Amino acid sequence: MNQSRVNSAGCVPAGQEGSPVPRLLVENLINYTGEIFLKSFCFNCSGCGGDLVMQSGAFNSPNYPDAYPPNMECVWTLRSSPGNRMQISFIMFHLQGDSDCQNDYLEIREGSSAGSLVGRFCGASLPSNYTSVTGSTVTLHFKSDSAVGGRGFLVDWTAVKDSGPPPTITPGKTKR
Ligand SMILES: [Ca+2]
Repeated sequence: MNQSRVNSAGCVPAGQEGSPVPRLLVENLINYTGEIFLKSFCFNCSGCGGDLVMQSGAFNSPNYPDAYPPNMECVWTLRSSPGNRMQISFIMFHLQGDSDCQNDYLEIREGSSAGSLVGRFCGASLPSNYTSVTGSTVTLHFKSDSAVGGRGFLVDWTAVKDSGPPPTITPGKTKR
């Protein structure tokens, strides 16, 4: 990482090259829908945004699990290979909440940071899991204003094979 670009909050201004990739502290194997993925977990990452080209991983808001700093802007771009879709899960989510998420928010977009907006989230409710519709790249954009913070968020993602529409689950029936 290029230290000269990193400010006191351990962050790099969004959109610049050299954004730090979160440190990978723990790696283990998990069984996920019958396939083995190398799953990387990231804890206490101080990074603010980055271009994450991996099949799976996790990232968190700056300073997590402590409160995120004010006046942050971080953009994470999650990229996988063509033919995959990105599946995003929220493990923890706590931002300042207001009705329009004007103060602090996390936005999800399909594709690059100029892609179509999936949703803007704030407050203490865990956003629903999301699977990309149009491709193998998803961008998450976090912004905090000058006052009132929260504990931040922890996001986990996995690339899944694009095999057509998602499976439907019929309640009360178990597929064997
Ligand atoms: Ca705020």
